[in-house]
Amino acid sequence: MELVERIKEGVIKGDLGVETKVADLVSEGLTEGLSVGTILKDGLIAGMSVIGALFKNNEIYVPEVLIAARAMKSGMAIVRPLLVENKIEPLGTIVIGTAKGDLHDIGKNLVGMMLEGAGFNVIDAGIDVSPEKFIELAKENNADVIGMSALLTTTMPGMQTTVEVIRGSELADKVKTIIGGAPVTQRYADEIGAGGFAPDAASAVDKMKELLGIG
Ligand code: B12
Repeated sequence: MELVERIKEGVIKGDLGVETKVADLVSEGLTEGLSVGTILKDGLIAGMSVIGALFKNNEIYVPEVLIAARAMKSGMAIVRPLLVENKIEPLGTIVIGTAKGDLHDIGKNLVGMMLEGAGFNVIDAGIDVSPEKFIELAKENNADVIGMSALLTTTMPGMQTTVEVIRGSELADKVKTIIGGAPVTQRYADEIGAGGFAPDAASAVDKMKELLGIG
């Protein structure tokens, strides 16, 4: 199997069942002259995209995604410093966090990992994030999208406040919003004027691409 295929397989299997770790394979690839772009696109991102599809179809579950994401991240850590010098731009930047008052972060982390695996620059704002904090981080990082997660019905209104504050700020034309979490629906997203909603981490990648007009 070609080296780049082995990187992809390593991500899918989460380093399990492959004799070499993804990080080692990535280093080997770079030494052998594989381009950073190839390693990223045909190795790491290709692997995570297979994982995303399997997860969406309920063929694998949260633990497998976390294991794959860990493998992807180990490879990403080697590739990331090389992206700038190779002029590889991320697909876009998202600030993602859990709404104010809400401490649930398993789903938010999964979405973040899947987006990173798809080639986005992901700024993790953490949990219990106020509208002001979301906006501050979006400005600081020149973000294209703010992603909000809520698992409690009581913290969902914080997402509405964030959407409203963005609308009334200079970010209105630049920053889009995407929301999710178990109690959140497309209908709620429409109601509060959020740019998008996705029911799971793999759909979040599709939605992000749609929001940013990426084919
Ligand atoms: C684990 C858990 C906890 C853990 C959280 C640990 C952690 N680090 O996250 C702990 C124990 C801390 C916890 C605490 C509480 N919890 Co709790 N918790 C859960 C539980 C069992 C699972 C949530 C989870 O992680 N699911 C797995 C992930 C993968 O799924 P997910 O979050 O839905 O994410 C997916 C999608 O929604 C989507 N998504 C998620 N975020 C985003 C964001 C974007 C931008 C997009 C596009 C998509 C997206 O993609 C994800 C991946 O596919 C749920 C029950 C349930 N079945 O949902 C209750 C639940 C959410 N908790 C509940 C409650 C009440 C509480 C507490 C108030 C309990 C208490 N009395 O103390 C506290 C609140 C603490 C707080 N202030 O936040 C209730 C909420 C009821 C409600 N409707 O408001 C639930 C529904 C349980 C229940 N049936 O009563 N909880």
